[in-house]
Amino acid sequence: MNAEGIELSAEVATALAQGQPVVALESTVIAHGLPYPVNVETALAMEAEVRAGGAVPATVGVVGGRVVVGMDKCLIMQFGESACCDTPSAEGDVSPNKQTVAKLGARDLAAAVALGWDGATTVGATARVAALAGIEVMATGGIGGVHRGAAQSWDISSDLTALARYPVLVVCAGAKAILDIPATLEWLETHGVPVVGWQCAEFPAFYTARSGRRLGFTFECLDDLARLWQVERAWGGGGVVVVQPPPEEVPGVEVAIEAALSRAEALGIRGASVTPYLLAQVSSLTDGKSLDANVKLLKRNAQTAAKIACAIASKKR
Ligand code: PSU
Ligand code: MN
Repeated sequence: MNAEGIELSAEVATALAQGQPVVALESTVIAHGLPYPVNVETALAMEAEVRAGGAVPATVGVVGGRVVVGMDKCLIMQFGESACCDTPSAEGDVSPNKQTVAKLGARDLAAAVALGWDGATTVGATARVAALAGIEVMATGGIGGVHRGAAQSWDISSDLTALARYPVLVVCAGAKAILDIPATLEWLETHGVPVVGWQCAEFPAFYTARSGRRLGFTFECLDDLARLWQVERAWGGGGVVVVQPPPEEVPGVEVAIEAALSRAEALGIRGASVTPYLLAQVSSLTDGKSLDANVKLLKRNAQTAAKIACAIASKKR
């Protein structure tokens, strides 16, 4: 235990103590982002990619009020199976009280600890925990962002505030096109979060490589990225977003997204349920093509995160 309420697995604790590279992985994608059993397979495959890349994976989740950093296979399966209880009700409600495994943002962590809940951590919550545990790199699919229509709904993912606050380098395929990508990039700029491309010059839109938004910086070499991180850390900066395009595109996804958004609107889906609802809808409207692409990019982001974690660790030696 190196921070109040945070429990590191033996493997993660040893790796951190020895300065070995560690990559944190979120668990909301397991419990709320992907259907069972693809979710369990993908979570384990991401861990395998991290290991193959020479780093130690640390999947984060809250179990009976314990913030576990380095969930074992048993816990990952338990979180994955809980997705079966996600009754896709009309409200698509994933609010904590209705779920066996709640969806927890950074602000929800302490309440879940105090009340002894089970909960999956979002990108933002995972970043908070990783920073507390001393893990510098994490991988996910796409970060949350400013939702379309946010000018009315004020729906801006707490992933963004967490990224501005907690010092973690997050590898992702940009932000999903279900979001308002230009507004998301504006938010990150305003709050001083560096967004850089790993071997790409355009901000990816998760299901596609192109969003029409050029990045300020493209990195081609791991050592340069590690240097960026080293400088940000030395200067007391917050998170850094590293984007790379998805390995496979989903053609025609925009039509599915529009349809999913109007269904969500018609059903009055709000709050934490919005993202899981839209993901499930887009997946069914694309006959699982978006799901396939989602799984592939998650694995590739885990691979890249492992390489970056190794480059950062070797700079410290
Ligand atoms: N990216 C994915 N699948 C997901 C998510 C992101 O490919 O399930 C999840 C992440 O956990 C992210 C969360 O932190 O959605 C954002 O939710 P919200 O928009 O409610 O902040
Ligand atoms: Mn939201």
